[in-house]
Amino acid sequence: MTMSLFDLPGIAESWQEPLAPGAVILRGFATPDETALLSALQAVIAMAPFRNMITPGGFRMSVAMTNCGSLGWITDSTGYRYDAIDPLTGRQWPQMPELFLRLAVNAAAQAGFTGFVPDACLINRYEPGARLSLHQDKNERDFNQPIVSVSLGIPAVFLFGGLSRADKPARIPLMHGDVVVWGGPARFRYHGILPLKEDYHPLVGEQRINLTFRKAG
Ligand code: MD3
Ligand code: FE
Repeated sequence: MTMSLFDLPGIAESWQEPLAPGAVILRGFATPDETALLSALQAVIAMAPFRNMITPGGFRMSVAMTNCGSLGWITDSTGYRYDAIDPLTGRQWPQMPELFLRLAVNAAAQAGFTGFVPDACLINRYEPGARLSLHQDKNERDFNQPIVSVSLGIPAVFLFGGLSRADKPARIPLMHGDVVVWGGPARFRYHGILPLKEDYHPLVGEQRINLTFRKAG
């Protein structure tokens, strides 16, 4: 009887897919840490609950968000920014769990970004129907630093556009355990998430969680 490494508990498959200059997908990179990531996430959301923020245009975001780390991304009627204080609790955002930091640093290094030390982790929760319209990430101070994203739970279709909003975006499926490092010329590309389809993930349920690690300050 032949047994592959893939059949052994605790040994998961991970492989790299170059996506574009500056962007690389590490498929399955987070899977070995899935249970520990989810329990650390529970501790974070117990201190800083998910909430649907209101954009400056007055729209309630369908994606629910929270943050951990010394800075958190927020939007309200006055604009978009990073802040050390959670406006919902009036307290600092929860510390970034060691495992989150280690995963982000290791993924960035794998993609060639040494010395990446994120100070912000934006946590997005998508329920079926939730979407994120095309946007650029420009609220960070140093655009030479990459962004590392970690997908958990049910799959999503990622829209990967160009440097102009009018560029037709490619559709890239992102699955549980996938990590993507976005740097260099990919850093300014428009991107978004199509409305999430109904699905079920055995560990995460009927939702998708996305962690994005940033050097914001
Ligand atoms: C490409 N989040 O939080 S992660 C965001 O799945 C965001 O929740 C999406 O876009 C999500 O801002 C996509 C992938 C991602 C994150 C940042 C990027 C792709 C990026 C920045 C520049 C280019
Ligand atoms: Fe983004």
